[in-house]
Amino acid sequence: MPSFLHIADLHLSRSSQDYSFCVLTEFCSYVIEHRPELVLIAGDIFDEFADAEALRVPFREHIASLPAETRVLAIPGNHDILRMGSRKLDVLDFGIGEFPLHHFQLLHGADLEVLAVPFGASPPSPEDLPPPADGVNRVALVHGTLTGLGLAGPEQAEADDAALDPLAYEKLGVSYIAAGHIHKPFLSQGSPCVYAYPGSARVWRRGEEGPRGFYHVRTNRPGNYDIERVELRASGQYRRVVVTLNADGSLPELHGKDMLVEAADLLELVLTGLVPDDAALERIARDLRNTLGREVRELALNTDDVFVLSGAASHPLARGFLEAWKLRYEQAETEQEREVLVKARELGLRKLKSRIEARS
Ligand SMILES: [Mn+2]
Repeated sequence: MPSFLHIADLHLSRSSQDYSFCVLTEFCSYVIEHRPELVLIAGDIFDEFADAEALRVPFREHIASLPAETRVLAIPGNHDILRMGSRKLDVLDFGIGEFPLHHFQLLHGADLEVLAVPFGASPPSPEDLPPPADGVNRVALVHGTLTGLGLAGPEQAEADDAALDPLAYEKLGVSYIAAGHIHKPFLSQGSPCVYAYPGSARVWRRGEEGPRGFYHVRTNRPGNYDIERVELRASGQYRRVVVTLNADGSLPELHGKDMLVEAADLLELVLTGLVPDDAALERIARDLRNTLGREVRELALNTDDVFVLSGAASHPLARGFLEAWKLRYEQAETEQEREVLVKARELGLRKLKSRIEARS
């Protein structure tokens, strides 16, 4: 059965070189084990042009480790050419079998053909490209935001210059759009065309929740795709945990295993509460880095909701508020209720702080 892997948005970077290459290594091990006919890389292999330049040798070594019978096809995404200046990707050797950089290219295989359209290039018109032959599946490899699918998200800011019309591809007889650019996985298995984003292969920034991975796609007959999502363990996950400081401004006891965090995770701790002075907050940050910080790949501390209020612990109004809040929080039954209470706490503390400070 013909099969291909569809991965995107690896964002290999010098700033997280060990981590991003661990992800690539795990992916390559999967390729070596499963020996698919094709590997499709839908853009943003690197975080920016300077990363492509600096990291092409280790990248090429990974590609060279793949079985000879597996063809690797890739296209550049917007990040591969980010801050490129007057330089060109053309001068760099990535060791990829097929890597069209400027214009679309149709790549033929036994039962599959791939229409690869680099970021910024236009697809051919239906007059220029006849429909695929009987029994041949045509897959498009693209990088951008497919319009009309409601793919809003943090990527929206980048979406305007990267809009792709899925209907233009359907008119070309494409039955699977292998896309990259949107970091949240998305799969729509409609007829006549599958729209698929595997999501970023690694956690690129805060907020990219859920397991990271790629698609392993098998086709047994024309227009029919059996799509398996494969998770990458080395990618870890982004996790956001809200920590409410104790009424006296101290840190409650925290353990990574209670929070279900794993070594490859990016953990964002959102602290909320009152501390007596800046030094207390610095102490808390230092403690966290020395404990939890060692249990995860990256610890991000968000202290926007921590308020410095001297004498907070002994202040009757602050004390009363935090004690009453704690009681309510412990009685909350749903995650939604707890979220509302955390927000209420932040608003309450903000108000309290301004009221107490106005008086003194
Ligand atoms: Mn992109």
